[in-house]
Amino acid sequence: MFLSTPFSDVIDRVEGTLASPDNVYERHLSAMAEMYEDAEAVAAAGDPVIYKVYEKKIPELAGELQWCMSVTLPGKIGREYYMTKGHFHEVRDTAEIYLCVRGTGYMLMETEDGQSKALEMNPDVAVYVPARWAHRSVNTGGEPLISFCVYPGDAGHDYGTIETEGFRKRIVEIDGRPAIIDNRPSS
Ligand code: PAN
Ligand code: ZN
Repeated sequence: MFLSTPFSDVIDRVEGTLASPDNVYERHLSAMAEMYEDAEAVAAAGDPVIYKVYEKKIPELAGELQWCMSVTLPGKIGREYYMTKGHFHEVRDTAEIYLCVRGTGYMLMETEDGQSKALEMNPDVAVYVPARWAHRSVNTGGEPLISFCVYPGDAGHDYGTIETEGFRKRIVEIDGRPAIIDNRPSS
């Protein structure tokens, strides 16, 4: 049974907004402070907005598709670039497509069994995030990193694993360029 009626909306590729979002949220540094490697830099940064999401409200059913705009702002905490919290999907066997429309960065991905992958994001690059891969957008450029995201209606978000374990890799600036480094194990 299909519960949605047909609709359309308009994407602003410059701002990353939808013309008629049903839900908008901003994630501040304070909501993800422990995810950055440099606690002193976190303390010195105040509480900037790191990213924003503009969502449509779609039934959380397997046959539906969620869609949203994800806007990661430019900046760094210490040497580490602004990034999203990142998550697995609650329903693990659900994939996602990101279509980058503005900015420069990476989609950082990893599996629970230890595989890692970082794919570059630039305008018109579409990234396929397979089922069972956690994913995080990292903005390594000087303008907002904006993507249009589509994923199964029932996927849900599991932030817990990333909140406690972190990603195995970090993307930081070294010698003026992005570098993908191993995350230090917490002692
Ligand atoms: C995206 C993300 C969005 C924000 O819509 O939810 O980029 O990132 P976090 O959810 O990690 O805070 C998506 O991947 N949805 O499944
Ligand atoms: Zn996702």
